[in-house]
Amino acid sequence: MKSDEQYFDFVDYGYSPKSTDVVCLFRFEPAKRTTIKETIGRIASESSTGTWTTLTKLPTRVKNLQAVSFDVKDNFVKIAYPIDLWEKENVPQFLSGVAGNIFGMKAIKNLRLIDISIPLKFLSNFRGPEFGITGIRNLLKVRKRPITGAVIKPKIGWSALEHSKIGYETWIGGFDLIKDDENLTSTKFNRFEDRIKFASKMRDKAEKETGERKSALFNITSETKIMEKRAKLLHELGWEFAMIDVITVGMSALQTMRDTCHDYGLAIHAHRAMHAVLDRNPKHGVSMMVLAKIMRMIGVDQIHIGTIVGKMSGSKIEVINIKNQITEKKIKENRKNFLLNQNWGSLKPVLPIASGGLHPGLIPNVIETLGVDIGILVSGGVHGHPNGTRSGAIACMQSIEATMKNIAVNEYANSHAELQLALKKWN
Ligand code: CAP
Ligand code: MG
Repeated sequence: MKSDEQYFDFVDYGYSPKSTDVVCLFRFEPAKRTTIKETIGRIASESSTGTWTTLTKLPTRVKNLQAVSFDVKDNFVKIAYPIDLWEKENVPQFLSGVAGNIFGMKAIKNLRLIDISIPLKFLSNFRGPEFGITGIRNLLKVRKRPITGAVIKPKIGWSALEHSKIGYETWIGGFDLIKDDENLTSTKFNRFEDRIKFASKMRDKAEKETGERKSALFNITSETKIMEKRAKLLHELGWEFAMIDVITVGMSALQTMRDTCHDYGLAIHAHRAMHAVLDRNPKHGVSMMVLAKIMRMIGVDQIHIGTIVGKMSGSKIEVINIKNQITEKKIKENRKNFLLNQNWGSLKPVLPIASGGLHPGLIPNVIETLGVDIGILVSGGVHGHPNGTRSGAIACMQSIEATMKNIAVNEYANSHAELQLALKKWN
């Protein structure tokens, strides 16, 4: 037997996947002197039962647990994984398989996990989002327009009191949510406990003055036990959300926090800081859509998906695919758009969050492309308004109003001074 032939065992062009199989779509580039058949066999082998050499005397069970590369076209391959490979409710194990060692093998120059079709049998081990889009709209009493939020800027540096005062201005300007930045947790100049206490007072005042529901996305990201304490504190002060940097905390911590937040009645805002380390290179790594699917499965209630028009990378097709995956009940296979079949069963939809470099002039574009069932975060584009935070929030709300009324923002600005100033600065 030649050294690579053992991998051929993991290739079966005639295989048709079972409804319980996990099916992955990969894009691959073999290294020099590696054939396509060896490459796709290696991917299936290393991500399931194989190793780099032949072994003797294996029980039939092992054969039955093998992944199968069954459909290859150009540089794309579909691989089916039997359900029994996977431990129920264990996301780290799942990723150690489908997104593990295979990405580091010398025989494969580049490898991209584009999509995973997760069978209902595996999905049913997970609770999915607790609130979902409807639940969040109910929490905030916002029915029709996009939900609005602003990260307090600069990202880090304000004291807890200063932070909450800027929050108050944001709320009074008409926003539903204020949000911590991804790298703000608890520092000596802005302790988490102080921040949420000061903000509670400001929230009560803003709610009284506006008659609207006001809330916040406070970043509880930390070691898991500390996150649990912070979630409890949020609950005790009557907050509705906990924000988690879902990639940096890791899947295991997030799974724990999904349940903790459920116990405290908190919706989870998923910030995706560090996702680009995994998904930015289009030839290698794991797509953001796969990460977002995992997040829906675990059960976050809202997650950043990109804006297309703002400052962060993410093409139109990528952002729309992510949006559809986290909001729809069923996705139909479409190879041209890099999609496999996905049935989400009873898992609720996640609220897509558009954020990054937005300002009132870009809001119409975001709504036209992504619809109204989204959260829009505008931060620099609020606090950087020439007349300050409150005017910045007002300008964004005016931009949303104009868009919902089908009026061009430039026209609306003629009778709305805050919007006019914002457009002058940023357009
Ligand atoms: C946005 C933001 C968010 C990014 C994250 C920032 O601020 O707070 O973290 O949107 O990117 O730090 O850049 P601005 P994504 O509104 O001032 O840009 O949403 O793509 O995950
Ligand atoms: Mg940020």
